[in-house]
Amino acid sequence: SGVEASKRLAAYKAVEDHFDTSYSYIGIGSGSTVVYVVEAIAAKGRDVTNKMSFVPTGDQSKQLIIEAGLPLGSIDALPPVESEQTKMGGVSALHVATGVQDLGLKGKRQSLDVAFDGADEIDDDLNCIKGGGACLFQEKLVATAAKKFVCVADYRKLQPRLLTSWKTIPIEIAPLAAPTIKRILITLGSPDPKIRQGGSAKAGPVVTDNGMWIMDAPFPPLLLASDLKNGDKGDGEHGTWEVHNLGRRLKRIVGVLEVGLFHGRNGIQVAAAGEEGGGQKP
Ligand code: DER
Repeated sequence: SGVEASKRLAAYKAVEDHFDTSYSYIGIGSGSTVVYVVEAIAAKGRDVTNKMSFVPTGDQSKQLIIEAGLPLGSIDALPPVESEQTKMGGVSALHVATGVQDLGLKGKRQSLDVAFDGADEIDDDLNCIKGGGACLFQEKLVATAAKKFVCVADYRKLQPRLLTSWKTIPIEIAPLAAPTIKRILITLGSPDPKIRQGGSAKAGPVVTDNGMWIMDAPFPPLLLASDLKNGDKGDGEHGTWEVHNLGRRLKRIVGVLEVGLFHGRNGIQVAAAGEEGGGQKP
């Protein structure tokens, strides 16, 4: 189909542009697009990949790495970041909406050479909504440990602002905190936050790889930082929340493990392939 071809095209272009045979640690995300990233990397051959370590972002990602015959790593078994790496690594390509930059961790944890992952929606500033696959905590842990975070997405994911086509922010929460978190989300303007149910796959809530639940919180489309700067509220269809501010506010709610808002800035590449061919956002 056009979408599958577009995912594949984006993945091969992302690997062509952002995978290097000199790398040692590569983060592998979750979802269906990253499957093509693994296919493209495995095609480089064992003599290239056997000297590398592939760090998963959950059980699906782990299975993907193992089934592709790539050496399996782990986010909690990475070498300490050498000082020159910090200098060389410079600024982490991904500044998450929870303000990891403010915590002064910037540049101090880039022990992965690159991380590839998908997204549910990407805006003009390369902010992403992630968590459609309920893997957002480990995805953000790996993304923030990488010198460069490459988000691989087909054309459907690119929207002018977040929450245009994808309507909810996935939030990974401690099950006990669900009622309290729901009440707070409603006061923050989320009309109807819901605990994600397993449906026919599993009666009751989806349980994440970390033993947590996912709360999907709808909000009106989010403003870009530039909207705040030039004082316009988007085209009137937006709510009043801007990506960073809402990300930080949600992260502060007691019982929230992680928020599915990833703030992008330079360094993040989106190989978003159209029907006819790949495109690369600057
Ligand atoms: O859960 C996530 O954030 C995943 O990356 C995911 O939602 C993207 O999935 P897809 O590549 O199957 O669209």
